[in-house]
Amino acid sequence: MTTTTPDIATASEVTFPPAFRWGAATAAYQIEGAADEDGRTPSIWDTFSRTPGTVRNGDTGDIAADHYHHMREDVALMAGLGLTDYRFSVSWSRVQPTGRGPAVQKGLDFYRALVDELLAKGIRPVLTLYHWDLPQELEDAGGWPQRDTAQRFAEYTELVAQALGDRVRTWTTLNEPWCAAFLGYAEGVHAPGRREPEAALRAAHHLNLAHGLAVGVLRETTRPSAEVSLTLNLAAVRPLTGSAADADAARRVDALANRIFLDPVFRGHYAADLRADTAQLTDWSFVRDGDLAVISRPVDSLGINYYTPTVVAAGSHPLPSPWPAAQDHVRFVPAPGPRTAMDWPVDADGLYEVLTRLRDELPGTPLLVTENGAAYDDYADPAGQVHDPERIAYLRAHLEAVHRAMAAGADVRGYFLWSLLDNFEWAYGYSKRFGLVHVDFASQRRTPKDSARWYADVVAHRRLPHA
Ligand code: IFM
Repeated sequence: MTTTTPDIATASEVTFPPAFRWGAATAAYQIEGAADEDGRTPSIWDTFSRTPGTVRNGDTGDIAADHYHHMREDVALMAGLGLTDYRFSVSWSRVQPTGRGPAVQKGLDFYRALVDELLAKGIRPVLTLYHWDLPQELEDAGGWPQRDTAQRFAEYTELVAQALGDRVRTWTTLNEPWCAAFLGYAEGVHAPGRREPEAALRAAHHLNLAHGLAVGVLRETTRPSAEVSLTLNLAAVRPLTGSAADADAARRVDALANRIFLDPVFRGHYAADLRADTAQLTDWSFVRDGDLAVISRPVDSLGINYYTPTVVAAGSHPLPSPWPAAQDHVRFVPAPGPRTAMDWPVDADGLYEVLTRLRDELPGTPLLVTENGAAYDDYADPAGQVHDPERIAYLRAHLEAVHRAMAAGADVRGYFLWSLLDNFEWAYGYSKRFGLVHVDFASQRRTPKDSARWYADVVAHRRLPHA
């Protein structure tokens, strides 16, 4: 990737540059199904979702959107939308079931067939190696708090890169390591459901280390033109008031949400305030000599997932919490405004804030919005139509925010909508629909929503239509 600032129209018309990448995103466990097929073994999400009381309605990803068997139909849908890119993840336990040893050929074959189908339709594959589905055997050996898991990830990366490195150009090591570490090991609302704040900090470091090791493997194994990236769900943190106490709450959350990843990856250190804030839990001795040099190996771009801002004030919040050592210092305040079906406030300015912060802090790093979208209570009407005007309004507002950030100098190279299909929304099961395409999970019938037609029009013209 070059690092020139894209040339975009700044007039009232919201037009994107010709090279702008238009995508949609998914993740393996959320869409594939085929949980026991062709040698795949359980990941932590299979185990967690099969544990009573963890996922709404007892839903699991056993069948999901059955993408494993509908792959060609789904790629045809993407082609119909005119997407330039498709962001998907590889299921680690489908290609290396125990997290060790050789690959399972049938698992690799599925992803090779997917990639070939995409390339045949002129769609660029954007491959994420880890979107939260750790092989259960590695969790049984300690999971991400265990240092060896990072080495296992490097080995798995090599298997995938050897199989697909000749045809995949854009690689993402991890998706949202914050969720993997803190929802999984501190709050316990995601797999593996542990409530161990100190272990969550170790997990965050080992995820960072896994990222750095994988960058090294990808540089050695794939083509020199490969683009290597990492996707973070950076928080747009806002203090409730201008008080020093609220500013300190925002500083703490910024450290635990953002700087715990941005600092080691882009600056080769962990911040002193992060270490001090968490000193009651750990002395950070799990960070070994040489780790930070590995973690800070250069990447070619940064992926940002954004949904809603985080408003904080001085105060406290109850445990369990995904914020280690912050429970006596931070109160989370609901942001005002309309809400999605997730009860997440709609606030596109937060995306602008994140992108312009990165413009200032990481000059020269191209940015991709690798996820953005909204769940609404969509349904197919008797005529088989799915009308979702709220999603269209959400997408318009956020694409306007991306455009504003680009006009202000943020080097944003693409926008990937979450999600292509309605899917398994983690602890919410199938109760939340994020898709551009409605999925009837009983029949597996796919119905493009009104938003799909709207997005296809945006992609075709690289411009937001007049409201
Ligand atoms: O569904 C998730 C996705 O897996 C990761 N980012 C947020 C999405 C919506 O919650």
